[in-house]
Amino acid sequence: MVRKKHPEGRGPLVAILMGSASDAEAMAEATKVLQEFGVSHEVVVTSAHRSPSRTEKLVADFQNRGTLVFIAGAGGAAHLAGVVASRSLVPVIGVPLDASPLRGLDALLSTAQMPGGVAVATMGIGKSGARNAGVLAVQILALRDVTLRDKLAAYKRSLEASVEEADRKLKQRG
Ligand code: RP5
Repeated sequence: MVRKKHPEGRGPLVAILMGSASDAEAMAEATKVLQEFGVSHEVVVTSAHRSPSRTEKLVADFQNRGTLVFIAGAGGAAHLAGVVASRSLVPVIGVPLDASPLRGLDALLSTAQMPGGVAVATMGIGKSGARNAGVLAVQILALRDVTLRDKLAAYKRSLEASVEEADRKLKQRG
């Protein structure tokens, strides 16, 4: 890839792509995490099947602008993450969504079962998968960012505290 000198200005660290506007509610979980951690991001609707040229161009443009992680969510025959990965040098995190009578199992297999040589880090189905995509993106970025690593450590402590709090409340109820 020829790396252009940020022709459209500095891009977001994370690009969140989704196959349809109908995916927005679930994918908002990824956005929330990036907002919590103060990580720059952009959200775009683009489809592997309905707008393949646009998808290809977006992936090239984001990389040229310096984007370091893609998150791609789609349902049904979910090929978005795989198509993004086919054109990406940066990590791609796939989020399978529940958008068909098969309740996301179709999307899970479509996203995870990539041919050898083209990697997609596939999360679980739906909102928790989208949330984890946000967390994994932060963890990837934190490899070279001490401030983010400190925030991650605080996040882990808050998870632990929430479990202890739940346990305490349960015991209070008797
Ligand atoms: C997929 O088909 C999209 O990612 C979405 O999850 C699903 C349904 O899309 P719509 O018909 O609601 O636009 O490509």
